[in-house]
Amino acid sequence: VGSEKINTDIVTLTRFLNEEQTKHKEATGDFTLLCHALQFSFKSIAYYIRRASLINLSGLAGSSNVTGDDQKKLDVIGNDIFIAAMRSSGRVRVLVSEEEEEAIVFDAKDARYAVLCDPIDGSSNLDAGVSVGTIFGIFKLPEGAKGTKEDLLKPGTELVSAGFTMYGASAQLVLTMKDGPVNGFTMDNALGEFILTHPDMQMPKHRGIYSVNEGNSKYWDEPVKEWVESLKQAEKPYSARYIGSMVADAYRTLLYGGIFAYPADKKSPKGKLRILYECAPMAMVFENAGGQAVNSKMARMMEVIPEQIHDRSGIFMGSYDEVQKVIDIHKKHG
Ligand code: AHM
Ligand code: MG
Repeated sequence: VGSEKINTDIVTLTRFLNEEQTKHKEATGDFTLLCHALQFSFKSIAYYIRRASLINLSGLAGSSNVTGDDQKKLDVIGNDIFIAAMRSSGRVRVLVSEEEEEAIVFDAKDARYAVLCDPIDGSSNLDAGVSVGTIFGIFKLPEGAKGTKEDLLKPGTELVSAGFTMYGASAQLVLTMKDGPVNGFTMDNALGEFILTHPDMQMPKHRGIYSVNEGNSKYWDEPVKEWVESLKQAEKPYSARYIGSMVADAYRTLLYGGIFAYPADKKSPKGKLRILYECAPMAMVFENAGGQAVNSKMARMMEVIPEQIHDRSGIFMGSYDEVQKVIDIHKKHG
């Protein structure tokens, strides 16, 4: 390999965050510190997932979380890692985790951020070694906020940052800020650093791939049935791709285009995925990458306000034109 081919000026996440901070004159550095803590939790979770089969971390922990899912040992570890990282950052006032019934208020009175997270999403896939991920969203709180429910029951439009890390063949971090571009980083295990590999991700405007659990089709509403049927009967029928890990399905959809859906249906009238730490952060990433995200009422996902911290919603997110097709079919049904 000629040395001229080696990039000796790589942008690590740390460098990226420092450069972002200097662009914002009013920045205090608190957000940067919070991101460092986030980054550490992603690295640790990635490490334990890679080693799970070797150190007896497969299988159930023998408990279930608030939303009734059986917890895997790694769900518990991922949650503990995340909480410890957020607490020790000193910058987080309140944390909502899928694995915790109540929001956790930290004893950091001056901290101005609320963090929403699903520490290990798609954990039913864990023992098979299939990709899972961490999803996160961040709200900035007003001065003196006590971390009450009112600080959390806000729409995605209030997020200052959101993203996810997919633990796959490599760990991939996708990060966006309010109205900002979407940037993708790849974990270099040897360096122990996330490297900016996908700057300013823009998703394809359309692509013939749909991602939905069709096993639920019996419970779907008419417009959803009609929509999926229209994709299958298209002149060039769509391909079906469904991993069953939202983060992995979302990452593929961001890169290749297409649509991911988990509609509300007769079995789950409010949908399955949670607004604060699954739907809203993903919607922010997809919109900032040029796509769309709506709920089952075809309202903009970013504007949906949860009534409870663990509230669920139906979701359709993906390439602009692919989501528009869903909206148009729903409109026709009135
Ligand atoms: P989890 O948070 O309990 O892991 O559930 C969320 C996951 C998503 O990652 C995925 O898109 C969906 O549930 C799959 O659900 P289903 O098995 O019903 O298709
Ligand atoms: Mg989840």
